[in-house]
Amino acid sequence: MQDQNAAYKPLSTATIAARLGSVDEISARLGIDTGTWRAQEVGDGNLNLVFILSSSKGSVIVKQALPYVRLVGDSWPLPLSRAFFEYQTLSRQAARDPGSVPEVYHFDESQALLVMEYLTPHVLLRKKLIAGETVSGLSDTLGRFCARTAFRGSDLSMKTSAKKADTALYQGNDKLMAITESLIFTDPYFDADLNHRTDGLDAVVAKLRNDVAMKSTVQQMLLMFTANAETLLHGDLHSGSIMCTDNDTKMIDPEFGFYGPIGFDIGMLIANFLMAYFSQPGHRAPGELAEYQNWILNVIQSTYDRFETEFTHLWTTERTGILFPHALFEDQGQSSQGACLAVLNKIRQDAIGFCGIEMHRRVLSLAHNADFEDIEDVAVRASLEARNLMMGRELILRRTEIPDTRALCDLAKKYNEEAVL
Ligand code: SR1
Ligand code: MG
Repeated sequence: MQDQNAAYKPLSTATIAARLGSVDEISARLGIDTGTWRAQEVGDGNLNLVFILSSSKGSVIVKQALPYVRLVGDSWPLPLSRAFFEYQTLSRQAARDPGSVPEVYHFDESQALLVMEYLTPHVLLRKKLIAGETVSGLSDTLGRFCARTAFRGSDLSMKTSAKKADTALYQGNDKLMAITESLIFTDPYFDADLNHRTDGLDAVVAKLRNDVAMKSTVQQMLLMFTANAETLLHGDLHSGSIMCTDNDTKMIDPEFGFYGPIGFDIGMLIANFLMAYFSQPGHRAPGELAEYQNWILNVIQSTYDRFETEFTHLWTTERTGILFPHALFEDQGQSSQGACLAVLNKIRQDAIGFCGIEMHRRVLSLAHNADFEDIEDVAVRASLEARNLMMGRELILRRTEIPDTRALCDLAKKYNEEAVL
């Protein structure tokens, strides 16, 4: 991994063809005549430049890290090395769950850029959830991805030396972890400089900030985030990091990849489905609301079911690491299924806690989501965000008491009926 590089230069639509014309992996797809290449900058995320580079022969995605946070500007520097970690994480995800991520054609470390498969006609899952569209196979793909990447990147599967070397490597992604540590776990609960929120939420925010037990639990979860290097995670698995067609789903953007608690990715994912759920009255006519909200809750349940089924399958068929070795169970004629259930119980409790925290930060911290932000009527938005905030609090406080995602979805239905404001 290189440090910030003096030769680095951001691309632009005017320079990209000339600068990347000698990259064989691109010309193999677009042709060698760079005069026919067309570029469009489409990055609408918080951090990077993203170009669609096309010719009559094909298209590729070129993603380049900027040396600062795009959302904020150059007052917030951010290392280019995040492109290296994105590349590394995509490679591991492709190996652990083949077909789940875009193919990477080329990586240039000094320019912090990746050239990847152009996913088309995919759109961000968040856009589909706002538009009220369904995706077949969504929960199977998501649950399987979370289970396979979690299991195969952990001490349940990996050789201990490889796991420790990789954990050490990923400590270099510290600035991205620092963003999560502050933006997600800390800033929502005090007046951090970059926070912003919808008018009308002051009473709910005061309730959260006066809840010392809840804040202590959030900090316990931050301790897990910083200290429990259980597996390699995507690190930012929200509905803007997932691209879908009507029947295909791919995960993108793992630049926040880090070794942390297994429940983190799936907890963040559920949070983003819950925020999609709570925001629906701001996007749907009453006649179509219930059916679509129920679809979202079904996706949560079946994603989690798929996660547990796949994890259990891998536990049975691929448990080759240092944890829960066969020597202690099966080789002595004893079942390890009870141990597997205990591990899954702990993952679920962690996931529910991380879920509640993500529900808070997307409303109170710097980086909000379009599910709520696109609701123009401020009073409507505030009332929906308030339900989401109060449910997030209950998830954090009662994460060990909620037995399954059915109970979690029942809780969502209860808050969906409540006039919190
Ligand atoms: C300053 S970065 C803000 C957020 O954008 C990314 O997508 C992550 O979610 C991060 O927390
Ligand atoms: Mg991202």
